[in-house]
Amino acid sequence: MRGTILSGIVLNALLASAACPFMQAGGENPHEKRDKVTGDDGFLDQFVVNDANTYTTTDFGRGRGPTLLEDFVMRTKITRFDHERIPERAVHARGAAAHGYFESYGDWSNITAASFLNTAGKQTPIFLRFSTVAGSRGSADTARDVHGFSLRFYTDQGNYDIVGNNIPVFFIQDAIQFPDLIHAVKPRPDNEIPQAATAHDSAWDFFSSNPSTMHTLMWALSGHGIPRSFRHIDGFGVHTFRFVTDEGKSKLIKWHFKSKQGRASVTWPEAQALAGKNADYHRQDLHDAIENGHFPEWEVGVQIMEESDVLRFGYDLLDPTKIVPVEDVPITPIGKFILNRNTMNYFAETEQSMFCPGHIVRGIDFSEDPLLQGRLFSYVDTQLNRNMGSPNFEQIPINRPRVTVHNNNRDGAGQQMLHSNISPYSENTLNEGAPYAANMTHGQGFFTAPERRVNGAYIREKSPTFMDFWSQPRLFLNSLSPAELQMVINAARFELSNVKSKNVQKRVIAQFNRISNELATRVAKALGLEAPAPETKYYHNNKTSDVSTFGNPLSSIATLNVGILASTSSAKSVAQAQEIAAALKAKGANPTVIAEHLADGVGATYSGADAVLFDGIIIADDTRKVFTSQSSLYPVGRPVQIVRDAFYYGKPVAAVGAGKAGFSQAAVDEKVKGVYTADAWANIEAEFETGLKQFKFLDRFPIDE
Ligand code: HDE
Repeated sequence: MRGTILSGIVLNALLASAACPFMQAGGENPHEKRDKVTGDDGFLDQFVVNDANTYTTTDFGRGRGPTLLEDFVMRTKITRFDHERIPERAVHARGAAAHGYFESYGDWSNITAASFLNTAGKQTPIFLRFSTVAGSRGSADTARDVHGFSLRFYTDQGNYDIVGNNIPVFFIQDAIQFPDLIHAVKPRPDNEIPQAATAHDSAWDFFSSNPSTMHTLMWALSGHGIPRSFRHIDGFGVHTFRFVTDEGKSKLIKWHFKSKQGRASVTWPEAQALAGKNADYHRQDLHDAIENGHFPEWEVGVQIMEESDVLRFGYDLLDPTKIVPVEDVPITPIGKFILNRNTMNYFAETEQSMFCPGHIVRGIDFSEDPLLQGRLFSYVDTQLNRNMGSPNFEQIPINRPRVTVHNNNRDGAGQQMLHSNISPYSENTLNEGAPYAANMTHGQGFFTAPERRVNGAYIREKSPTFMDFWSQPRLFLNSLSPAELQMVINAARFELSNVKSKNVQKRVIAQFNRISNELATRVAKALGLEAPAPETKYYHNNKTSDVSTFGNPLSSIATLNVGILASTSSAKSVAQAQEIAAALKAKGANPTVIAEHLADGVGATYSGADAVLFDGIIIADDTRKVFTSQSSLYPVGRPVQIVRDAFYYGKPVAAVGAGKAGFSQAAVDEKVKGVYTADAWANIEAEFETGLKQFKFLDRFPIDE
């Protein structure tokens, strides 16, 4: 169908030359009296529009005449296009998600009435969205950040959302501070710089002014802030929640989701390089792993505590800046989940997924954690904004529960349901009282723990039990290896050297000093600041276990990316690289042969390849040429650079036969751990695989004197 366009230029010319047929010749113009707003102080007069004696313009002023709007195909298409975007998430805008299922290990009805936990082997569909917090929707995956872990269970009693993170604690203790935290962390209001980063003044101004941030910061500055992939992170519910049984007995719990792939992180220089080499690194990894049948898996566990334990351990279980060390309460595994299906449509599923911590099911209850209480309001509110004001976001396919919904809520923009009940009110008699009120005894209704009581003075004040900000960050640092501690220190040095205000830098050092004099002193040194005197009253030597992201071997080499350097100038090198690739592929790894140009069996070129894109590098035999001469096919020195970078990023590197030329050109010391050489691949194959599982060789990173 074609529209008829009436030329605006012709029309304008006509209008300009002719006298207006509607112009009144003298006499009173009835529109004139509307030039002023009666009874106003004059302010509104500037907005009054009087159309008398005017010609049509566009919304933006002078127009060139109308275009006929009867081309409805064009109009519909353009209108649809104009409305394609919805507001991105105010936080956690950048993310990726997948579908899967949860499987309960047993019948847990002794601790919770939640139906998805009431039978061994019972499966429940899930949707899990991973994210970073600060960056906008198009930001790079590898920005240093806390990572979102939003898990939805589509249970047979409705949706249960655990909107958690990969770090078990949070920055603040009271919801009213959330807008302040985010304003401080997000880019500057004047120039919107920097994107997806906290290495700036306002973020550290806020952190140093609010010591509740210190614990989460220590985790974010460690490997937890820069994971290797979404599949290699753990998840936490963060807040303390409640389990409630059918009989109404409750316990306090904390959720733990432990990656069965293992935890692994990249180094900061890698994360920075990856942001440029592949900004979609994490979403691609998740998508490819699932597409290739390597379904990531997590074990689901809970720490179970009695109601009376709230203050038992020397910290407040309602304080979201505290972990419950596993030495205080072990984790009870109760099930596992698997991600086995990619989304079909990113917008419809991932972008429109609208999680709410208030989505709970029977058998689960909240706690009085003030941060959690604020979240119960914020998420519904934010979803209303993202769904253009309509509460029917719950009816979008990805958000719909897998059970039918019965209540007296009606209408609203985009209503999808045809409610047949013409008595949508309670109590009613005309619909025989239905839908009936569900409660503890009838209809398996929602209930909160019946014994829950709250009391207190009506004041805005933090609990005195929330005032220890420094002992758990210290617990975390005490529990890291020297190499990991060095990474935290280096990360703090990087962040703070980008802070311009000396005053803010000093305030941060003062906070760090309450955690550890060593931390404060070593960071201060890089900033050219004086080392502070120890504040020993804050210090202790306690440790906890299982908080490292390095040094826990991965469960297998499956899905790991291995680059095999070859040269198209030598058929021997390409043939050997292909053989090595076939052997690695058979074990589920993801090998790529790299050479000067694409060819049979060569999957990438030196111009496109980079060490950050691989978890380990192997140099095939007979590749001397690419290390000792230049080529116009790739940037100068790229093959040597790949070897050198892989080494300094702590990756396993191997060379076969004359491939050792790569090591000598890149000044790689062959005697260092994780560096393998042999005349035949078979002689180092097993060692290299162990190296891949070990993932990072931390002794290659220098440690402060
Ligand atoms: Fe969120 N948070 N948050 N948050 N959060 C949002 O909701 C908020 C907090 C978390 O994958 C928003 O749907 C407040 C803690 C994740 O779609 C918003 C407070 C934890 C996601 C919001 C917190 C989280 C969000 C923005 C302090 C870990 C991504 C878009 C009271 C336990 C959800 C949206 C997804 C998203 C508010 C604190 C995790 C604005 C007010 C603590 C994983 O509603």
